[in-house]
Amino acid sequence: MERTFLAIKPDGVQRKLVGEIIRRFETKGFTLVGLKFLKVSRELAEQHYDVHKERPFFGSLVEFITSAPVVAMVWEGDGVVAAARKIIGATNPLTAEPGTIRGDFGINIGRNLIHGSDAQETAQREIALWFKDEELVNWQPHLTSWLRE
Ligand code: YYY
Ligand code: MG
Repeated sequence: MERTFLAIKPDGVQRKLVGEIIRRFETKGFTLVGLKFLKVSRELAEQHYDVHKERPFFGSLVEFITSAPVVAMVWEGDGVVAAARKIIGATNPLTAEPGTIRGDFGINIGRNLIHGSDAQETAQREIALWFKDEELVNWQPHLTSWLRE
């Protein structure tokens, strides 16, 4: 089953949007399989954003993500990687569509509330980076037959 990695960034936590953000993935029909609340180490932040290490915003991005706690999650479902990116919205909240998380709650690219894996291979890498196998729960919600044929 397809899985994706999502993290509510420090601004999402500080702005008390944790419940609102989780609700959107829950009510859509995806399944939560991993969740933790943590202060991110510099090492984890640098590994997570390794692909951006040559970009001008890398330093401030790592500073920001390590500045206060985040909520790290793994969600499961058919097509969840691409669907979560749609629910999250475009990278810049100012131009993200209304109805998306970033479009509804943000105004600045450096405060865009949530991270979501951009492809299935990225998701696998990020899940392995943030979670141990035993921290992920394999379960079948009773709702399944009411969500999919
Ligand atoms: O995947 P996504 O989070 O939508 O954007 P990325 O292009 O992967 O960039 C990661 C992260 O870096 C973005 O969420 C905000 C920050 N960032 C920035 O501060 N300034 C930019 N010009 C581009 C990205
Ligand atoms: Mg990205």
